[in-house]
Amino acid sequence: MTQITTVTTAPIAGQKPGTSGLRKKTPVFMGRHYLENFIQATFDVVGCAGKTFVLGGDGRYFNDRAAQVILRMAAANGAARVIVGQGAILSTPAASHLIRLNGTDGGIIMSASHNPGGPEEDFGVKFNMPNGGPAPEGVTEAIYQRTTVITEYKVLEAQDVDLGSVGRHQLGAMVVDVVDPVADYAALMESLFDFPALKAIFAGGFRMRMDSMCAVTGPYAMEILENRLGAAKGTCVNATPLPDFGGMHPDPNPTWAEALMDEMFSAAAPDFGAASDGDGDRNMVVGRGIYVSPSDSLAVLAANAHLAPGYKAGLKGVARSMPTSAAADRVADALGIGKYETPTGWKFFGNLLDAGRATICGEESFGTGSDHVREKDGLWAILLWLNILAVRKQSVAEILQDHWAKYGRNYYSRHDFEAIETAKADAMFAALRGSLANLPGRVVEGMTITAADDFAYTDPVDGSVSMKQGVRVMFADGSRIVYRLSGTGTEGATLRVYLERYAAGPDGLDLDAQKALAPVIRAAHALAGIAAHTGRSAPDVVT
Ligand code: VG1
Ligand code: CO
Repeated sequence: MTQITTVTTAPIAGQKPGTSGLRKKTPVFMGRHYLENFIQATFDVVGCAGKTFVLGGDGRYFNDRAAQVILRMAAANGAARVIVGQGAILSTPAASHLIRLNGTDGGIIMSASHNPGGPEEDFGVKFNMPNGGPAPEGVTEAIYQRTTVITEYKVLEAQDVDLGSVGRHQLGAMVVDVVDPVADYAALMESLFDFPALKAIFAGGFRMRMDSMCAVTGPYAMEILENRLGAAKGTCVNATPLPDFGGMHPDPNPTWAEALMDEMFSAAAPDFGAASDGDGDRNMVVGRGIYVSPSDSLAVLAANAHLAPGYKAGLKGVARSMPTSAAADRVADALGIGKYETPTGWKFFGNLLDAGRATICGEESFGTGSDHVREKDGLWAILLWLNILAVRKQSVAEILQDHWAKYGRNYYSRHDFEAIETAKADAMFAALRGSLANLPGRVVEGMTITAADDFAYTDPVDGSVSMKQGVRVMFADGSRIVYRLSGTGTEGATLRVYLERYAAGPDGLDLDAQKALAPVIRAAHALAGIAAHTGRSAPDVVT
C-alpha cells in the first residue's frame, strides 16, 4: 500500500548550505525531521511535480537510508521519475553527467566530500541544477530561507525500493530507474581521452598507483584503469567504497594520502600516482619523487589539454578560484584566451562553462574539471594527466620543470588551522578587515604591500554579486596572501591561509615550497595576528 502522508514539522536552525551544500555531523542529519525538512525546502524552491531527478551519493554511513527517505519524499511531492545509482552510489561528477545526459531537472547528491564518514562523522546533501552544476547562491539562499518557515513535509508510506540491482521500479506513481553508476561515466571518459594510447603505455610497462581512499571512485577507477586500459592488477588500491572510508580521511592531499606519498617518494616508486576524495571530485597527482601542487596541475593541464582528443580544438578560457595561484593565468595569457577569477566553490564556474567562456576550471583545493560536466572531476584530471604523459613521453618531473622554465613558478601553499573557536576566528577577521585600508604602502618582511581588499565577485554572465569572499593582501614583488574561513567544516571554524610567491627563473625554480614561501608565511602571521587571536602558531594541515 502506498499513501501520501503530510507530516507537521517546525523549522530547525542552521540549515544554511555552505561552499558545497548542507554539511553536518551524521547524528544531526539523522535527527528527527532534519533531512526531511531540508529536502522538502529544496523541493518547495526548485519544484518537484512532474520532474525527473538524479539521486546518488558517495556511499558514506546513512547514504542508503537517506536515499530511501529522499525517494519517498520525491514520490509524495509528485516527481515523475528518479534515476538512482545502483546501491544509491554515484560519484559527484558521475551524478553531474547523468543529470546532463538524461536532460533531467537536476539532482540530489548525498556527500560530505572529503570530510570523514561514519556514525559520528559527517554527512551532507546538495541540489544540482539541470545543467549538472551545484545550485548557485540565489537558489541555496532561497532553500535556506524556506527551512526557516517550513511547517510540513510530504512523504509516501511505502516499502524500501530495491536499489541493489539495475532495473525499473515503481514507487507510488513515480518511476525509479536504478542504473549502473559507472557505465555512462566511463563512456564519457572514453570519448574525451585517447584510450588506445593509454592502453599502449600500460602495455609497455608504465606503472601507476591509484588510491581511492576507500571512497566512491574505487569502482570507477577499477573499471577504467584496470579493466579498460589494462593497467596492472593492483594499480587501484583502497578501491572498495566503505561507509566509514575504512577510517581514512578521504581528502587527497600529502597529509591524508600519506601512504601514496611514501610510495611515490620510495626507491620502488611507480611512474605516476593519484588519489581522489570521498565523492570523487578531487584529485591529487604525484610523479616519481615529485608532488604536483593543484595550482600547478591546473596550469599544466591548461597548457597541454590540446594533446587529448576531447580538447584538440583548444580551450576557450581558463577559470580559477581566487585563492588558486596565478600559474593558470600565465598559460591563458600565452594562449591568448580568457582568464577568470571566481570565489571559492564550483558553483561559481557554472555560468562561465554554460556560456562557453571557460573550458577548464580549477581550485587550489585539489579540484580540476572541464565543460564535460559541471562539477570538478578527479578521475578526469588523472586521465588527462595520463593522456599528456602518453603523448609527451616525459616524466611528471620533466613536464613540471619544462613548465616552470617557460612560465616561471608560482610557489604556493595553503595552511589550515582547524577547529578554532568561532568567536575567536570572527574577531580575527573583524580586526583584519578593519586594518585593510591602512595596509597599502606598509613594508613587511622586506616586501611592500601594494593592495589589500575583501574579494568581491561580479558574475560576468548574470551580473550577480558575491561579497566578502576572502581577504587578499598583494605585494609589489607579486607575492600574495589570502585569508578565508572554510564553508564546508562542521566543527568550529577552519582558517585557511593561502600563500603565493612568484619566481620568474631561470634561477630559483627548484626550491622547497615552504622555504621559498618563508617570508610570506611570516608576513601572514604578523598581519593577521594569528597566534594572538587564535592561540595557534602552526597550522594543522599544510598542502
Ligand atoms: C573547500 C575548498 C573549495 C571546494 C570545497 C568543496 O571549501 O576550499 O575549494 O570547492 O571545499 O569541495 P571550503 O569552504 O572548506 O574552503 V568538495 O570536494 O567538498 O565538494
Ligand atoms: Co569532493
